Amino acid sequence: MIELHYWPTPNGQKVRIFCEEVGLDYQIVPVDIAKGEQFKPDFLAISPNNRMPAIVDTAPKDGGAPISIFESGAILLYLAEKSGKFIPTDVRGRFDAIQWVMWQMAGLGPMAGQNGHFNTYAPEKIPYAIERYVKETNRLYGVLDKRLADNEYIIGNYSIADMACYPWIVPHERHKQDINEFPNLKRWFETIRARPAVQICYEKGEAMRAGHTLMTDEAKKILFGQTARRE
Ligand SMILES: N[C@@H](CCC(=O)N[C@@H](CS)C(=O)NCC(=O)O)C(=O)O
Repeated sequence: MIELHYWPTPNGQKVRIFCEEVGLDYQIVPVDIAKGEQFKPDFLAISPNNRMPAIVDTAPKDGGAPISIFESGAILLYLAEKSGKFIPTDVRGRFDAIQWVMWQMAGLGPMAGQNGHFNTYAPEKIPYAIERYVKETNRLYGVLDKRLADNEYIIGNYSIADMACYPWIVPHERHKQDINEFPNLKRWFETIRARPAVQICYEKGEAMRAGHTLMTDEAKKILFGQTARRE
């Protein structure tokens, strides 16, 4: 069984999409990050960076003790390898998937994340920061659009690369991007949005979020005031 320590944010959704697509036996363990649950000692023991998602595989392939993993890209790779699904087995296909997952983890995710921060949450509107991240998000959309011109999905077939990227395109309006400028990306986005597993994740995510106000002043203090030493 896979314990998925999760909250319905883009990084959380990536892993849940995988679990739903494969029909894995998984159990959600909520980590309400606005309440600071990511700092609970039990969670830090499996995710020392105090970020979700994280997983615990209680029945790893080697038959040994449970394995815990943090970082959504590493989790996708682990689950894909374990299930033999959504990652090619040949060296070229496999590294094609890996390089696009890395691209998402190091580029699209962090840049779109800062875009969201400076557009939506920053207490002051800093034009330089907003412009910098809106432009960089736009550039990255262009990279994906180009890739999707000749490929139905990012590496040809539907894979963990698509699952990593899709949740970061969902907030395109909030990130000040006009998806109509990117016809291949738009086609891909709509195809993935229509997948039953993806729809289930977003429906369940909405239901989980209902009644939780993510961005109270207290939540902002928890999420955006972190230093090496927790007050
Ligand atoms: N690179 C990490 C990023 C994870 C991440 O930033 N998670 C956010 C929510 S999307 C979080 O847990 N934030 C809690 C906090 O900032 O304390 C991954 O892809 O797993």
